[in-house]
Amino acid sequence: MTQNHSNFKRLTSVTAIILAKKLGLVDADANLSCKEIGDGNLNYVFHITDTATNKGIIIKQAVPYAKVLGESWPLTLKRAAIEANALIHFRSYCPEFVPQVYYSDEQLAITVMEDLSHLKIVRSGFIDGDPFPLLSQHIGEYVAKTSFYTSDYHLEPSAKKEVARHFTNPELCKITEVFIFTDPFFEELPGDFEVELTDAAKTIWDDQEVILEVAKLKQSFETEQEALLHGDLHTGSIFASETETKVIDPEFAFYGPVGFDLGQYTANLLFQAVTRNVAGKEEIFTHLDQFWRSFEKTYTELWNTQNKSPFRHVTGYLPYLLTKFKRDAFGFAGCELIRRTIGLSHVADLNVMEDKETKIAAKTATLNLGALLIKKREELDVPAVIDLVKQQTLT
Ligand code: SR1
Ligand code: MG
Repeated sequence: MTQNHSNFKRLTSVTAIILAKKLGLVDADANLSCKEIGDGNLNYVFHITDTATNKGIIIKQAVPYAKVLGESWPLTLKRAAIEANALIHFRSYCPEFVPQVYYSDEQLAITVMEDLSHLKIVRSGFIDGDPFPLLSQHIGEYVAKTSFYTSDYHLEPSAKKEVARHFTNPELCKITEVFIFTDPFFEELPGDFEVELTDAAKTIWDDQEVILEVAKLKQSFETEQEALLHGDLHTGSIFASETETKVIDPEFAFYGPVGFDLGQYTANLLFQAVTRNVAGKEEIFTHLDQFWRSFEKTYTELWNTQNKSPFRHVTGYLPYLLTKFKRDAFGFAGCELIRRTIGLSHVADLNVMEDKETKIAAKTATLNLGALLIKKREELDVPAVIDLVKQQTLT
């Protein structure tokens, strides 16, 4: 369906400041600075600061196309409203991990929110060697709470379907379906990779077991409505410090399989693992372990105390679900590892590596690891995934 953009106008630094003043979110007489800081693929982000107090706000604006792909890939402005709505939903379940939304305007595709500039984007922090000691415990809790509270185990199934209606997000889901689940798995479809990776890529395209398993994972992404997902939970969607963690950018939010958020975060930890030396790898393995322990512990607590399903006491039901989430997550993580290596949207973790040979070795490892996670997901647990990383990177 085409959208009418007649009321849409791109913000500038000047109009962003005018809006902040009009909303009363900054002092009308203050001396304000405004910088466009968006480094994501899709939107513009303005950071407005009161130069006297250093207090600020963020104004985010979606444009009617994907910023990274240009105007040739039109993209709904509705994603701004979906993002604002998702932030509000998720914050109601875990305020400690989600920024506050002050204002949103659907026509202008604007969301005004809490300034998080005292925190660092986790992907950049990890590349700089920041340890983020509480991050993975927090993200485990965040995924457990958002996925439990938005599921049929907490909401009445009819109420859940009503919420899901507000989060049908076909255009953003299409990006995932194409970029993560389709293009990287067919030689003739668009891709982007170094010529030195051709053989490793061909190995994936020729592996019918991988292709069949990706088809199943794609089907699960398209059809399962287990919980309201963030939908793009990579380390560029998380701000953190030593003590604080905030999850941003849920414009891909939709009702889908819980394993998708778990898998995205897992894969983005693995990008770091493959790029690091032995000691650095151990730090990331600790993150992986803390993430999964925290998710399972929190989900189990919520299941035991807040579950409204008549089946909640049935022996074996919770273990069945936790096993399913993990199996799905490792499969989705495999797809993410492959698409960020040979698909159209790369990650800085790999691309900043300066030595070409080391970079190609790391990217070959992410491709092999991705294929193994996809094919062996039924039989893997966290220690087995760690062993696979060690085998693929020979440490
Ligand atoms: C065209 S958008 C490419 C990627 O950026 C977003 O953050 C999502 O990960 C998407 O797949
Ligand atoms: Mg994003």
